[in-house]
Amino acid sequence: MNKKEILIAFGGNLPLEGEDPREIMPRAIAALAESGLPADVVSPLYQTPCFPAGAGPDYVNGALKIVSNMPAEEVLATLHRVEAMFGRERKSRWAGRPLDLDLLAVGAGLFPNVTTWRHWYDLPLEKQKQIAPEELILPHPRLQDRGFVLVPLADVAPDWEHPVLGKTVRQMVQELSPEAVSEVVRL
Ligand code: PH2
Ligand code: MG
Ligand code: MG
Repeated sequence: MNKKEILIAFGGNLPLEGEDPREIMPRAIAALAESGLPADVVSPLYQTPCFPAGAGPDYVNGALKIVSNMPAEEVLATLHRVEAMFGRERKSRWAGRPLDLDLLAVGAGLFPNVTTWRHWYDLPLEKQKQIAPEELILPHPRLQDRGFVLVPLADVAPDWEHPVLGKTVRQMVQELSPEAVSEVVRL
């Protein structure tokens, strides 16, 4: 069997039925396991400022690693199903949510191809705010930019190497600005 490392960023910034995101995260990880995606390694939780700044309350964020042969499209569908179980309504792109599950990478897989990946990777910040890809793009094209993704990811997969950038998670964290790292606060 061809098992791969599936890397997922999880988080949330809204309560659900009286529970705050810190309480929701362990339940979400259990729901993933019940849906065929049991975590092998889970990071600690962090408090992080909402991106884009001012779009909502701070997030609780973490990352997890799953070793599985589930195909990427099926992983994505499973993440969407679990988000929906926790009250996520896919209304607008930056709307707050009790649970956010972002697929970051499936092994060294490059989806759908390097040309399309590079198009999204190169998208200027202003355009990033206006348009989002319809299809699955992996590794997540903003992975290298975000402290709230990279800092927890370094807890679970420091040696994972980006198939295009050729950098490990550890290296990408080192390239973040000190401010970006310092606003990711361990809970
Ligand atoms: N996820 C988003 C949008 N903004 N901000 C933080 N701090 N953490 C997130 O996980 C996050 C976000 C959409 O996936
Ligand atoms: Mg997110
Ligand atoms: Mg998301």
